[in-house]
Amino acid sequence: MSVLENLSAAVQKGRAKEVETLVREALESGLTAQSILDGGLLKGMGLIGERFKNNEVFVPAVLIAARALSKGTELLKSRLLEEGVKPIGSVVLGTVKGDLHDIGKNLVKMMLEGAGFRVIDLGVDVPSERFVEAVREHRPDVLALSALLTTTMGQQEAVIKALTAAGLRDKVKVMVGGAPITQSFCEQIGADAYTSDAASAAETAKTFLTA
Ligand code: B1M
Repeated sequence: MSVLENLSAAVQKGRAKEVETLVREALESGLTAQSILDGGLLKGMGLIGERFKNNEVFVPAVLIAARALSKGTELLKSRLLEEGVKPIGSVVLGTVKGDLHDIGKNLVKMMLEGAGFRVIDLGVDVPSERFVEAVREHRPDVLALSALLTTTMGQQEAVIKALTAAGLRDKVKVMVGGAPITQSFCEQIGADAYTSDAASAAETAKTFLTA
């Protein structure tokens, strides 16, 4: 197997130390940071994302793979900057006000980063005003809102209303998700997209870049 194939396999197995070793090896062999990222790290993460989507692996495996992936990207960061690699787009992400659940949000973040987005993660319990400020400041392509409670899902609508009031609604695509969210709720509150899982969220975010 090539070093990139080994790297992809190590990410899928969540072997962080092996990922570090293989990234160093790949750099020493003269491969560019971009090719190591695309052909090794992101390839592995993409494959684990697919398997997660198909219920072949579960949350812990994805989180372990994500940790291994971030070990690799840490090592590549400075080289990527030198090579002038730009993210494909940017996303502001957070769990809405009153809601402390972040496992799903973190998976969405990881899949977005795996797809090449720069993600500005506002964390959990984020009030509408904070989302609005972040959209004004970062001008992201996508605003991604997570909510896990039936008592907090209404906050997604509050964020959309706050964006509209601030004159920013047409400047950003709004994606919503989380266990109680549905397609009809998405349409009802005027969001641009709903996806049921993290891998689909990243795929859908990409479609907004060319739209
Ligand atoms: Co909470 N909790 N919890 N909880 N918790 C649920 C959600 C609940 C269904 C449990 C239950 O009663 N059966 C229930 C909600 C009921 C309801 O609203 N109908 C519940 C409750 C009631 C509560 C408290 C109110 C409990 C209490 O204190 N009485 C409390 C609320 C705290 C608060 O937020 N203010 C609470 C607290 C907690 C913990 C802190 C203990 C912990 C959270 C830890 C953390 O996140 N760091 C917790 C947990 C772990 C859960 C369960 C067990 C698991 C949630 C989870 O992480 N799932 C959950 C029960 C369950 O789901 N079985 C439950 C795994 C995760 C990968 O899935 O987040 O759905 P999920 O993300 C999915 C998709 O939804 C999607 O992608 C992911 C998969 O790929 N997705 C998006 C998520 N965001 C997306 C955004 C997108 C697209 C897709 O685009 C933007």
